[in-house]
Amino acid sequence: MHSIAQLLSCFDPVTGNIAGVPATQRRLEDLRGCFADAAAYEAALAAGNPLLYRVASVEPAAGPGDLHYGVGCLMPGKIGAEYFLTKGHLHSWRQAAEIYIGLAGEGVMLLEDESSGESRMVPLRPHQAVYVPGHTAHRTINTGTMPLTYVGIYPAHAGHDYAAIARRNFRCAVIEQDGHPVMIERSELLKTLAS
Ligand code: PAN
Ligand code: ZN
Repeated sequence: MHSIAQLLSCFDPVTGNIAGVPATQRRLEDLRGCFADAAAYEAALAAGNPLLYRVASVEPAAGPGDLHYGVGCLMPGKIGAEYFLTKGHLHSWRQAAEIYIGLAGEGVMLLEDESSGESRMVPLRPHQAVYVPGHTAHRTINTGTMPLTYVGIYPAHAGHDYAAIARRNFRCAVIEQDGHPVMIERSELLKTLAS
């Protein structure tokens, strides 16, 4: 039988910290190439290297039926018009789906079907669950003014494949327009920035 420490985790819904679980930290320098506005990115990096997000992961066992989960905390902010975001990934085991549950703050999930490239922007808020199907690249975006915290639950065998996203990024970006989050084609955003 598992110990109580393996069965129960206590997390803070505002900070995203899980008692006794170290968190992976991602700073602005770790997200090179993710934001469309390269000049705004370099300026923000020169001004400091802020923490963008932390993820504490609970990965008790890795058998075929096991589940893992992580609690994420993504800071509010923007690079140019683009909101702070996670790196984003596909699961190495492509069939693996995931369930995200919002805990605090206001954000969206950017979902992109790997084969068609079809993109969806789905709200991520407290008391809402977002189903991320298999074969779907997913990125979390903070569109609010306070830290966005959430839980993500996925098969233990899912694995994280960052390489495809690092190569080509997501097809769409989420930017602030007239005070609201709007999803646009990244190529359109790059054209606007170049003009
Ligand atoms: C999440 C993510 C978390 C951080 O736990 O790992 O939101 O995002 P990146 O992994 O893209 O940096 C998850 O989707 N796990 O599968
Ligand atoms: Zn995932």
